[in-house]
Amino acid sequence: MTDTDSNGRPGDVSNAADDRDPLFARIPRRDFMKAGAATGALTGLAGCTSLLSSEENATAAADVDASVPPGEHDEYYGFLSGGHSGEIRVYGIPSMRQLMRIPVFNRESARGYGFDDETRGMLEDAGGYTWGDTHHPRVSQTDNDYDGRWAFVNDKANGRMARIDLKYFETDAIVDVPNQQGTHGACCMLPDTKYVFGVGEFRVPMPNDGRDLDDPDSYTSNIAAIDPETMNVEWEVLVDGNMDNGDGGKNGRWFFATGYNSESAVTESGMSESDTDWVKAFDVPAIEEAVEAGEYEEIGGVPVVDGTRDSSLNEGDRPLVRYLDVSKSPHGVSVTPDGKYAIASGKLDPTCSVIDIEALGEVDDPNEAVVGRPSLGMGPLHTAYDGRGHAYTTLFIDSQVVKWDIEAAVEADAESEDPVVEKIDVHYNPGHLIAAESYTAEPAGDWLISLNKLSKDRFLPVGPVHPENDQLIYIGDDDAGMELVKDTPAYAEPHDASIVHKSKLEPASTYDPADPELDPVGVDDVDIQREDGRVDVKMTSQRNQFGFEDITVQEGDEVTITVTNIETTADLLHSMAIPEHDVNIKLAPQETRKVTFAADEPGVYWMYCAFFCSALHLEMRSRLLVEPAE
Ligand code: K7E
Ligand code: CUA
Repeated sequence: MTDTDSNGRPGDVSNAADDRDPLFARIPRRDFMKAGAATGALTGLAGCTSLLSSEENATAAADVDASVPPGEHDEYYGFLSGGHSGEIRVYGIPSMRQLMRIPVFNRESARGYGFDDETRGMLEDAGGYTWGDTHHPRVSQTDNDYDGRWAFVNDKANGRMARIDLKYFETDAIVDVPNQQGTHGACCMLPDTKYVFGVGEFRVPMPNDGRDLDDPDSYTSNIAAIDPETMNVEWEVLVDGNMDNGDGGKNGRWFFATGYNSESAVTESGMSESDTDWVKAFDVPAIEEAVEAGEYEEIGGVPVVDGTRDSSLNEGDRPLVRYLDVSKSPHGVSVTPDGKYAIASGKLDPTCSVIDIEALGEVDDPNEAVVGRPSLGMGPLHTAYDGRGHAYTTLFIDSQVVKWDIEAAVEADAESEDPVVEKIDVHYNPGHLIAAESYTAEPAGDWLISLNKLSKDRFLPVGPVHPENDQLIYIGDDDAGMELVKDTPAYAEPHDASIVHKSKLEPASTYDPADPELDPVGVDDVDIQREDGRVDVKMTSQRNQFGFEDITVQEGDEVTITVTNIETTADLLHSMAIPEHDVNIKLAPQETRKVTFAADEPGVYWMYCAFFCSALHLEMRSRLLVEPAE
């Protein structure tokens, strides 16, 4: 581990992916250091950052001020997915300080999420699973800019999509997407978030009810169009092959999805056999017309439109889905800020495919819309933008971020390396990357985060499970080049992120008691009602007491306690926890929560407050007295 190569990377790093993933091991490595040097000279840059030693890198980084002094706020919110932790993390950018975690598909005790009746019911109604796999947090937009209303995120594990209310930074809706397994890509239909799309990755029989178990040819995957207000699945489109990532065009017409299994195989070698796979371009208005005209089959309560290649709906001059051949097993796809191109990363091929979106509606052969195919390096996965005509693509195998010129790639020959402007080493193998406001029409062009899958020797060892490494890179100075500024250890496992300027969000500092969902308990409403084994308690909480000193119930009673935190001061949280009853609700100022539990064991149980709320916080407790049954 102490051996490092000329780039300051441990000597074993370049082969890390090869060790783990036989798929990548089959790809011959090439010397991209040379390519970097050549393009550095070509574009007249002082030098390629990837050629600097680690000390030089550190010196360069000192020029960029990413410090956020104590007491000052960050410029941006970063919403990072938490992968199979099932949550979203909120970071301040550029400090990379973790500000908050938003539980989504996971039960989370610090916020009482999944413990009160409402959030527990929401998780139960959405399938009752206890975990999820969040990958793609996307923030709603109006007119191609963040509107601060919601974030959406997928659950790849259980085929779901969740909505997070950005007023309260809380998950407020989850839909279990019918007919879809492995909901992977997630993104908004722009300019105005007409739909949230869930992209089905795992091909399964449709419906998946035990039929066609061993007939993979009949499996399908689909995209689901979800209404962001109602979270209702409006329609789905079946396709050939599978799908992976997706992104919406900026003008309400196209939606793009990559797929790595045009072979429709069920084994790794089968899925990576073909040298090309598809980007599918969905013509959304044409699909809406087909749904309107009743040209669908209803499956699982959802209108499902046939977008496979043989479908009659794909005949004529307005096919619903266009299949574009792009290089091997593409992974990420993202639309450029100006809406001109969709860029799909080759993953098992060193090139990205640049798709001319306007041409797509005009050409007979959709492949003619592929207007650029720059050779970028090994294992291109995802692409972000600075709004100055550059694209930044992660290279998983090379462990680099490559900056390249989009228009130069359109002008250059296929597989040319000339569009490459610069490469920078990241530590180590990067998955997604995200630039500030990259998914809008006007990216900020200053900060970029590379979400790296491995950290190896970057942090103190903490046992065999290492943190991931999210690295902050400054991209605001085209002359000086990219500068690595910060390492940030991350708990497994961020995939994608969205970075939103702070001016676009208006988080509430307390709950709004007028919110009809809350139904608050006022001081005059404090009450206990008993009827047929049901006990209904309404109470308040404030420094330093609950509405009752004692609550007496009978063994076997079903008890519902509704509590309002009647504090009006920001940041004065209480909670109500009851030992040995799995009861734990969080109460922010003016928040009301309800919890129902069975009082099954006679005894004394101290209800207490778990947020340290004042000098008398420890004294903030009341007794739940459960009397033995006669
Ligand atoms: Cu590349 Cu789910 Cu967008 Cu992971 S995905 S990295
Ligand atoms: Cu209320 Cu501690």
